[in-house]
Amino acid sequence: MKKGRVIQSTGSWYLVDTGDKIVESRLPGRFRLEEKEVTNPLAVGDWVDFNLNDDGSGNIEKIHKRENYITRQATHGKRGEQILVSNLDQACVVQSIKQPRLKEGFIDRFLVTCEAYEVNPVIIINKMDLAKSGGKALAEELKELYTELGYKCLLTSIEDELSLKSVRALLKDKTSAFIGPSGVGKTSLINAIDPSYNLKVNEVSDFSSKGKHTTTFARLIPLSFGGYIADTPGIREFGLVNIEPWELSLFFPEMLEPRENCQFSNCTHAHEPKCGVADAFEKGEIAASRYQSYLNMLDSL
Ligand SMILES: Nc1nc2c(ncn2[C@@H]2O[C@H](COP(=O)(O)OP(=O)(O)O)[C@@H](O)[C@H]2O)c(=O)[nH]1
Ligand SMILES: [Mg+2]
Ligand SMILES: [Zn+2]
Repeated sequence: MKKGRVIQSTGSWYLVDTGDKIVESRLPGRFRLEEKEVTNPLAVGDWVDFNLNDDGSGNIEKIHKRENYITRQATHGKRGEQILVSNLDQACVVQSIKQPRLKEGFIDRFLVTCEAYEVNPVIIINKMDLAKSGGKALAEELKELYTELGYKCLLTSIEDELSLKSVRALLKDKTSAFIGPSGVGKTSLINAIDPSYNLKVNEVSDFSSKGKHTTTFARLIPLSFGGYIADTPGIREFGLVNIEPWELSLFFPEMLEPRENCQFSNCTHAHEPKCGVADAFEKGEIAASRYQSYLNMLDSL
């Protein structure tokens, strides 16, 4: 029996990386019956044990327990959730300062999802070379805000070698995922930090141009300087699953202390009287963009 890591999946075949070589492997049908909550029984990032067949292919015998994972809503009318990547050291939300415009709401939703799934989040704001003075000021302001909240935040551009150096340092020897809408530069950043890859830029990976569904799963790309990076298909929105309205503020670090002062233990900090979170916001101790994101998310639960 050999051990390896699933780095790519087509849904029926899996590429398993043993460190020495990459083995095309099959998953016996019995695994499909076991997992019901997710649409994919075996995910990119999973560690597996497998037997080597005479023809050089693999037969997966065991899936090791996942340390963590991130999901998205299953696409194309399927019920349930699809695991995008598992066993992550960190998940990096990628936004561009413009083209497309940065959305604070996307970042905040991502951070809540990471807190809920116990994945380390990182924020990357890319295309800084396109930013005018207003954009630069906004990016600096956001960097300060998120750093104060305890999150790592990088401002990057594929044109700026110094910023690419900081991305390499971030990813070295870790398993990370780039997550964000299409067009923000996820694939370009991977190409820029590791030129041995020549991944296709401007590729819309969720749907083919012919309108036929060709869902591509995430894939893990081994980095030449150590570690793996997952380039995920463009994600427009995160769903917030299994979070009760009164719980939401537990995933906003700056609300943890203020919420102790609420009159009601199940306060949602939206309209209740004697609310510690609303008070903290009034005093300027909670950023307006964060409180707004909170209210938007509360609304969507
Ligand atoms: N000016 C500028 N353009 C970038 C940067 N990063 C990516 N792009 C461009 O943005 C477009 C989308 O990039 P791509 O990597 O495909 O985005 P993805 O969908 O997030 O993978 C391409 O035309 C890239 O050349 C950057 O830092 N600065
Ligand atoms: Mg891409
Ligand atoms: Zn409250």
